[in-house]
Amino acid sequence: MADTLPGTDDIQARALRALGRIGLDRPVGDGLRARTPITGGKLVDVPVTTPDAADRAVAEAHDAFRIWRTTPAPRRGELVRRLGDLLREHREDLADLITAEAGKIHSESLGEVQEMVDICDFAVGQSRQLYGRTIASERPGHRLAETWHPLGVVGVISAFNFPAAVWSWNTAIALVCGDTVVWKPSELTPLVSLAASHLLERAASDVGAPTAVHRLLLGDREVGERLVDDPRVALVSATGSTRMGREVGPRVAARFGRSLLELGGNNASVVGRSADLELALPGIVFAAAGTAGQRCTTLRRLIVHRDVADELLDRLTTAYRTLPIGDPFSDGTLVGPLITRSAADTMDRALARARDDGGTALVGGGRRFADVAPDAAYVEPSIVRMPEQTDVVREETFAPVLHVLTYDDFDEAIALNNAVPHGFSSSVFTRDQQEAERFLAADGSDCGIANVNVGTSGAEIGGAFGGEKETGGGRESGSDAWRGYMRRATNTVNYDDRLTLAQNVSFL
Ligand code: UN1
Repeated sequence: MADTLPGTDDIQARALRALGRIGLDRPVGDGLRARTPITGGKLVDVPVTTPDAADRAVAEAHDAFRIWRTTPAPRRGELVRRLGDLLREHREDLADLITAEAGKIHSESLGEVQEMVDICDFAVGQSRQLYGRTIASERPGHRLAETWHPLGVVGVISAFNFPAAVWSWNTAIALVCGDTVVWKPSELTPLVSLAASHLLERAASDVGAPTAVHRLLLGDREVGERLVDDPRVALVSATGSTRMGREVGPRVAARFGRSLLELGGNNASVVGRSADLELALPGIVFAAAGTAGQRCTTLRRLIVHRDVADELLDRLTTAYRTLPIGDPFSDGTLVGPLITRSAADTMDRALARARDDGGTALVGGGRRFADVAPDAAYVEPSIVRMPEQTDVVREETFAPVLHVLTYDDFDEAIALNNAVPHGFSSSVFTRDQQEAERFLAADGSDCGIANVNVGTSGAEIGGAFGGEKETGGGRESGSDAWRGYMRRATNTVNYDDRLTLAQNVSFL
């Protein structure tokens, strides 16, 4: 691993080469600045979508929906299959752009593209499995069934930390479900968005699908608000902070639109007395320090049995001390930069509050590369031992701070896990089957994701992904999450020659 950072010029050249291979010229226009968190420098200016253009994009996607919804689902799958092929072909290019704009280490960027490929494969299979049920009717000569139909335009609002994968979970599923998509990505990652969107446009023209099945809106909040308030947008799938969800959810509901919210997490792992620490250690370090603590599934709280706390913390602090921090393009780096300097300031404030609450910082918390890259933010992931679960521990700080609490009794561990406003991801490290099952039971973890002997982050796409409470309740990706992107019609068909009323009602 190099202990220097690349120059902004090198990163810019690399990003432009990747864009070029994907088929895009250097963007012309302004309004939005693509920058790299690796140096904090400017990559290129990008044109923004005006509010009028945003309205037009929704209108076009709405028109395309009328064609797309009657295209047979397995044919719609062909578009997604082609997108998957192009993603495989441009895996490295898209990963380069993700690392350049989001600062993710290269292997995690490749992993993000792999998630995109995986969801495309999944969605292609799903395109032949949009099953409804046949239900036993109480009336003679009647058939009761349900049919799933396309819903409409899906508005996708996504965040900087998974700038491409979150779009693909929504888009691949929405497209096979017969919906069209308008995407408002984070303004921090415009180049990734242009690239992903262009690959889908290429796929559409390759298979002869209308290109307006997808539209990209680049801009800030004002553009996103267009999607939120437009009655032609049937579903708004929004990923971001709980604060954002608190605004989006009620606004979409006010017009009786649907929303799918994937918001913050304050995820915990319980480490039981019997835990295999050899296995727990890498699981914890990846979940807490990976992606520089910027996943919504990042491990933020460790709830450790008192008997193993000292040994585990010794080993954890040792591992943290040697974590390679630096250029995310460089092999061997495990922790790249935070997205902005203000994210690092937020981390500093959280650490100060934890100290005020009686916490002891065991490791980390300092800055790196401040002299060579004053506009970037490289932080040392930190572990803070807390006397109790105070306010700062119950809040989500989007940075690599791991708060550690100890417990004596397993009930107490579950109570601590659940005593936060969020309900995203959770896990238990234990070799005790009773503990594992209790953690997964109805009165165990209250999160959308509950794991055993695995960390909180890094979910596979095959499961439904999302969480409870202030995480927003939405589910995207695999399992039956596709149903959220369709409307259900219940059909009663009478093939008798008499009219029989339900519930034995007699009339006429
Ligand atoms: C996110 O941070 O918004 O489970 C998504 C994970 C990844 C997705 C994270 N598959 O950590």
